[in-house]
Amino acid sequence: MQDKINEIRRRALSELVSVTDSKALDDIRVRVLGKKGELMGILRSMGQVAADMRPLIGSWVNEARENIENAIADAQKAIAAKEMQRRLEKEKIDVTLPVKERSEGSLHPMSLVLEKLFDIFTGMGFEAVEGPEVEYDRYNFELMNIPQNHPARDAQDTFYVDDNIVLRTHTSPVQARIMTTRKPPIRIVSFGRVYRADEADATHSPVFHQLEGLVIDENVSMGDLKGTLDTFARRLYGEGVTTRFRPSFFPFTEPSAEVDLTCAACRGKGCRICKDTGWIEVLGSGMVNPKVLEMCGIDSKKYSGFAFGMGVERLSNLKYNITDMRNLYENDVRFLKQFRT
Ligand code: 2NM
Repeated sequence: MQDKINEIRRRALSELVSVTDSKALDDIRVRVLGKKGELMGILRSMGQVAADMRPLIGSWVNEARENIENAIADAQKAIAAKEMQRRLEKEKIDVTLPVKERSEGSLHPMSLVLEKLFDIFTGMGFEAVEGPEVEYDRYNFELMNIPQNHPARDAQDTFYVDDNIVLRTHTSPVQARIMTTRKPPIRIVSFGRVYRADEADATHSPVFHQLEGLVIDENVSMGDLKGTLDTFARRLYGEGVTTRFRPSFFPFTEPSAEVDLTCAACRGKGCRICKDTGWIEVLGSGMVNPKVLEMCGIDSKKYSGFAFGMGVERLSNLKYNITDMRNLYENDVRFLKQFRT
């Protein structure tokens, strides 16, 4: 009997020495110590043993169980340590590897410029307003002093939806809507998409963006216009950039002026971008034509106003040295990525 017990212990202990995972360990425990295991088998067979021998055999079994249980506990510790080691090796990270590039989005250059313009003009006290892109003839043309048969209405320039409705050719109809519904003082800028029936090339697109400003109050002068645009020029392109006014003509302003800004690329010295003039033409402006004020229901004897308009694509092209406007619409990611800040 003692040999049998010793043999069970010897086998269990030798197996426990080489066991490497918890599953195999569990199998050994069940086989040897379980209810139907080898040691219990010994106790079960005690019926055939002389009664005075039973306590002695019982103590051998208990001693063997204790030995085996201790060996199992040791094996368990060893396995846990090995498994931790395996995990550490599998999950180890190399902190010296180069960082993976994050694919991060960026704002479109037009958005960047529009945000900048919004900040500049709201910072000067202008309110930003919007209006419909599909517009009545009345707001787009009639109230802007562009009557029937005026050359600016030519079907070559204007997308007509029907006889009375057009895709707006400028954002002026937004100003007309404000002038017909509000009383002065008025101080607004309107941003948005406008449409002209142009063939797309490096400098033209059938859809582009305009920013127009309008100020109406008592005693508004051309000097106020000049001061506003000088401030705008400095805030967009930096100190040292100023404006130059040249006489011009628009149906909705009288007098009218085209406005040049100091070339931001050469600071006025003359370069390829400004064709050696030191100036860049970017704006149209003038004093709101009294006829426009009257048509919109504003007393032109009491009030005067100035207005200005500019193409936003041109501003962004100048600011970012973009030479072909089509870059702004094609959305080639290689182009757009360059504006990541
Ligand atoms: C320009 C140039 C000059 C302009 C005029 C008006 C309004 F509504 F007051 F009549 N809005 N915008 C204006 C004046 C626009 O764009 C080149």
